[in-house]
Formats: sequence, structure tokens, C-alpha cells
Amino acid sequence: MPAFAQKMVDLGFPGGPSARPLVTDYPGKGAMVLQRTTPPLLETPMRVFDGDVLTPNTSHYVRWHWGFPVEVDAAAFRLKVGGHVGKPLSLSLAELKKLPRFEIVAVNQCSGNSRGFFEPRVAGAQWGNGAMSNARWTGVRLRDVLKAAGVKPGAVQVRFSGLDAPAVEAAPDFAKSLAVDHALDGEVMIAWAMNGEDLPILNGFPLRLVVPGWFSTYWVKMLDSIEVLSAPDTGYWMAKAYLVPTAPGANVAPGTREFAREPINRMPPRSFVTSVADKAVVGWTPEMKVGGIAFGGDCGVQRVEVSGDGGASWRDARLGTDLGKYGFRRFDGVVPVARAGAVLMARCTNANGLAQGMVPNWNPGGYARNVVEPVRVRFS
Ligand SMILES: Nc1nc2c(c(=O)[nH]1)N[C@H]1C(S)=C(S)[C@@H](COP(=O)(O)O)O[C@H]1N2
Ligand SMILES: [Mo]
Repeated sequence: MPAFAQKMVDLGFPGGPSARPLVTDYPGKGAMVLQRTTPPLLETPMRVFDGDVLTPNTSHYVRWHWGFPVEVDAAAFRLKVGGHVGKPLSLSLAELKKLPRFEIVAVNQCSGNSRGFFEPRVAGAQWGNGAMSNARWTGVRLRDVLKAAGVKPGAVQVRFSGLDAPAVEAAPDFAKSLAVDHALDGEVMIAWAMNGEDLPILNGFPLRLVVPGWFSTYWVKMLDSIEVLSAPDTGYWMAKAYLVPTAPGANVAPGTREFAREPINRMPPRSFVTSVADKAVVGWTPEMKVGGIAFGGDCGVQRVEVSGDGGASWRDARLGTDLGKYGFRRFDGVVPVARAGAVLMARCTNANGLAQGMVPNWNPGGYARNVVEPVRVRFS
């Protein structure tokens, strides 16, 4: 087959081109929805989420801002810990792996996941809903590494950066910072494995930061530098990029450009019907199974409700195995559906009592979408 005869996937954005090629040419990856070739932006196809709640590594989405090494020499690799510490460290992978082991299941979700559905449309990667994946992360607690280096009094933040670098020197290297208390909370971790295997190079081999419950912009890949700061990070990636409205739900009236901002942080709850694709045509029965995945964001899932009539009526879904409060949770339910067609929905309420809304939030960065998403089904 000629290379241009690729399979296309329609992401279903409102008013605009939303077809993307499904590609298989990236190392360690199976079929992925191609958003950009270099640096790669690869989205997980929705049907993957109807399988195991742990997204297979071969389907885990990919996002890079700058170019990165296509190979890393694990034997020569060192993680440097410095700045406002008593004892700067330069750790080999073998040395790091001597610290107590820590594991957590957590959703890795891009701040801009689902940006293509914003109305009015906003600039940035036009992701569908597949800029998210769930994995079991294995590594060590960041706290243990910072304790070994001895955080000095007066530390306020910890800055992380990786082996990737901008193509031109004037552009800002990718670096993100967390408050020192957050960095020491015993959940933020440095992972070398996902789902029991080395990190794929595209997901940050050999090490990445995992910040459970927070958007992935903080989950720095190919992590080789940790710097304890005695003054807040004023770099581009904290002070200019990834800012959201401080208003609840990162929400301002569509089109608003002036508002109080803060760095994006905790994730809100989301859920997705995965048992049937949007715009599918299936045989009619008076009741229909509706299954999918939900996550609570910065806490667990309390409840998932499902609807077959676009949210006019709801029923509780049954929740699947709980692998930990920061991970995907499978849900399954049954809803009555009209012969004329159905609009399937799922609505997650998290353990803090926060529920997904029926009206989308909006902000000019296209961040933190978490509205209840419709799946339209026609019957043959
Ligand atoms: N070193 C490095 N880490 C990074 C980034 C990056 O550009 N460079 N992008 C961040 C963003 S915005 C996202 S969404 C996630 C994507 O993680 P993934 O590619 O493993 O899915 O990586 C984060 N960590
Ligand atoms: Mo992202």
C-alpha cells in the first residue's frame, strides 16, 4: 500500500478539520493518532481505553515541546540534585535504585487534553480526548532523594528539567517547579518503569517525575536535573506558560482574555464512554450497556452515573477494581434508549464531592476541560 493511504481517525471537533492519520512508525509505540511529527505529539486512540485500565505502554500518549535524545546511555546517565541543599548529588541509575522502592497507579493527562473541542476554538495542539493514559509507575519517592541531599531551610520550590533542549538558544529550556512541601509529600516520585517495564524513550527513559493528581506538564521526562530553589521560579514555563484562570473550574466567559491567572495544578474529575464510539450505528435494544473509564483527578472516584438520553435521566454505574485513587476506574451501567437514537453520557463525582459539569469550561489556553462528553449513537 502506498504510504499516503493511511487509516484516518476523525476526532469529531466542532466546525473544523478533525481527521488525523493513525500511524505505527514511532519506537515502542503501536497505532497512535498523529498530531505532529517532530517533536512528536501522539494521541492514544479512544478504543484503547475500552481495554485494561492500565494503558499499555505501546499506546501511552506522547508529548514533547523540544527535541530530545533518541537514545540515552543508561550506564553514563546521572541525575543531579543541587541548588539550596547541604550535599549536592550526582546519582547513577544503580545508586538511585538502592533507595526504598515506591509504586503508584496514576493518570498522566496533558493540560490541553480535549483542546480541540473548545468553542470558540483556541490555539495550541488540537488534541481529542486521547492526551491521557494511566499506568503503574515504579521508582522512588522524590522525598527520599531530597532528604539524601538535605534541603536547606529557606527552600521554597524545587525545579525539574530533562535532557531535551530547545533548537535555538534563545528559546526557554523546559523546566517546571513544585512547592517544596508538595515535592516532599511522599507521593511525588521519580519513576523508571511504567507497568513493570523501562519507560519507553518517548515517555522519558530513563527517569521521569510523576506528580499524582496533577496535570502532566509537571511530569518532567528524561529527568536529569533537580534544583532546590530559595526563591520562586520565574522562568517561562512557570511564569508565562500553562497559566489558567484562578476562577473555579479554570473557567472564564468564552472570549475573555483578561483575568487573574495561576499555574495549572490539580486535575478535576473526568469520565469517558468507551463501550461504543461516538457516531456509531448499532442494532437497537430497549436498554443498552454503557461502559467506560473515569478518574477523580486529585482524589478518587466516588460515583459514576450514566445516561442514555443526553442527561435528562441518570442511573448509577457499577465501579470496577480500584487500583488507587489517582488511576482510571472502569465503570459499567445499563440505560434505556429511545428507538430514534441515543446520546450516551457518563458523569463522575470525585471523592471530594466535585462532579463534572454539563456546560464546558473555557479559557484561552484550552486547559483543564472536564465537561460531561456526549457519545451519539444511531440505531439501524
Ligand atoms: N522533559 C520534558 N518533560 C515533559 C515535557 C517536555 O516537553 N519535556 N512535556 C510535558 C507535558 S506538557 C506533557 S503533557 C507530558 C507528556 O508525557 P508523555 O509524553 O509521557 O505522555 O510530559 C511532560 N514532561
Ligand atoms: Mo501537556
